[in-house]
Amino acid sequence: MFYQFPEKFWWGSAASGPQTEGRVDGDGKGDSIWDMWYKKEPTMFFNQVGPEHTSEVYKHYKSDVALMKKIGHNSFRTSIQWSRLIPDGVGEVNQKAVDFYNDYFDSLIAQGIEPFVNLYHFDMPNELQKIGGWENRQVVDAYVTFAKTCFELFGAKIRKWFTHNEPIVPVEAGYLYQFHYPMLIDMKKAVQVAYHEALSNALAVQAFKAGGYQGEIGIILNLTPSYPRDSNDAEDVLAAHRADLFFNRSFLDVTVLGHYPQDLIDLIKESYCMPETEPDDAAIFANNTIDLLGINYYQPRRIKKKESPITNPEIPMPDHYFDIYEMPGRKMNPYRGWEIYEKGIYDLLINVRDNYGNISCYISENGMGVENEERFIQEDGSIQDDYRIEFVKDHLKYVHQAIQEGVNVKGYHMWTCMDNWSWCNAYKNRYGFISVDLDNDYKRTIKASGYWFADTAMRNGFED
Ligand code: BGP
Repeated sequence: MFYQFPEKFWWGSAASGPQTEGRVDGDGKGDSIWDMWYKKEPTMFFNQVGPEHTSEVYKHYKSDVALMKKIGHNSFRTSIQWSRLIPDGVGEVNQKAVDFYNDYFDSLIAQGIEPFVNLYHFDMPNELQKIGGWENRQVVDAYVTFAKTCFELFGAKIRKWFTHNEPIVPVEAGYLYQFHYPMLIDMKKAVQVAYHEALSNALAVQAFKAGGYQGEIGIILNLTPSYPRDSNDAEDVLAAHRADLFFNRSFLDVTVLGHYPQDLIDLIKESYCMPETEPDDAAIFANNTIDLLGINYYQPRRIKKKESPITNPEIPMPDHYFDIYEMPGRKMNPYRGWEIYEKGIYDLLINVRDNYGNISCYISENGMGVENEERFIQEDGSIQDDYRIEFVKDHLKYVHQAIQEGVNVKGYHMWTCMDNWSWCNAYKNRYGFISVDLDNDYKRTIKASGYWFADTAMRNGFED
């Protein structure tokens, strides 16, 4: 069967500034928390590979854009690094960054690739982390100034803006489960961070509309559909609902509907973790919802009722309300340790259609990180990543079905264009359509999946 996608479907990929650009002497970039953390604790990073080079896109963006064209992109998302544009987080703008982003975006546009621009991808300027980062409401103001600066500088050429990528990640990684800086376990602070990120989204949307800029503004959320172990067991169902509240609806409701779910507020109250707020905030949320929702989908979250003992009842944690369920026979990506469940993408999209006003949306990330891909290298130097082609096809079929059923889904972006630096995992798992050889001057080579994607984009669909 041929899976035909609608006209003008967005085919492309996503990346971020901190994971791709790298730094060069004299580029004027300030430190983000990643630069600072690597200097302090390099052993936290796989093979001690840090953010200083990443994939050297800062040097190679012109030829990289030509490769994107070659693999069929009509759109591409990256992020503006706050610490590159405004090295101290507030204050002076770095002209070299302005020139770089202008030229990068112009190069994309010249190739017929629409740049989608995100403003925050886990990369707090270190100067602002010193005053607490998202814990501090002053940082919300600083972010809004940064966002306005970006609209002003690049608004004439950018038509798709995103305020945040996966805002739940700084919350869970930095303040609950210790996999990103500042590595705390503190649910009260976690809630405050989440609240301030959501507020910064609403205020940036407000500034965008007030400025009369063209195009749309949205947010990118990593949604993890929450499935109960046994859908006939009321306690499993309640536990799954609560996990959904904490990890999906904490951002989905407030950004799309303009308010928090009452049962999430009740859980936060019960945990004594209510954030500090100001009286006008509710109206700011209600009046500044997004135009466009980016959905990152990697894995489902399978849940059962709380069966394991709570080891530290005095330290509130979301998982006091549920346990993770390891479903027997689940299909896994063994490298990343994430379940592969293709139908999850469809369930998410149907939920957005039915419960979120069928808001305009797209798949902003989906992908498969694999270790030691050199195993699959061919004589011509390209990687034969058939598993990635299968992965994309199997997800796209469900996206196709969702479109048939009326979901307003406008595109599919793969994570990622070329292998890039995955935070503490550095270059362990490779995700790209294009490989990057770190030992050979960062040489780029298109993988089999890149050629497959080019063909799919050209035909606006694929045969299977
Ligand atoms: C998403 C992030 C990306 C990217 C990707 C792959 O959560 O938006 O920045 O890194 O996941 O995950 P990882 O890098 O953890 O393997």
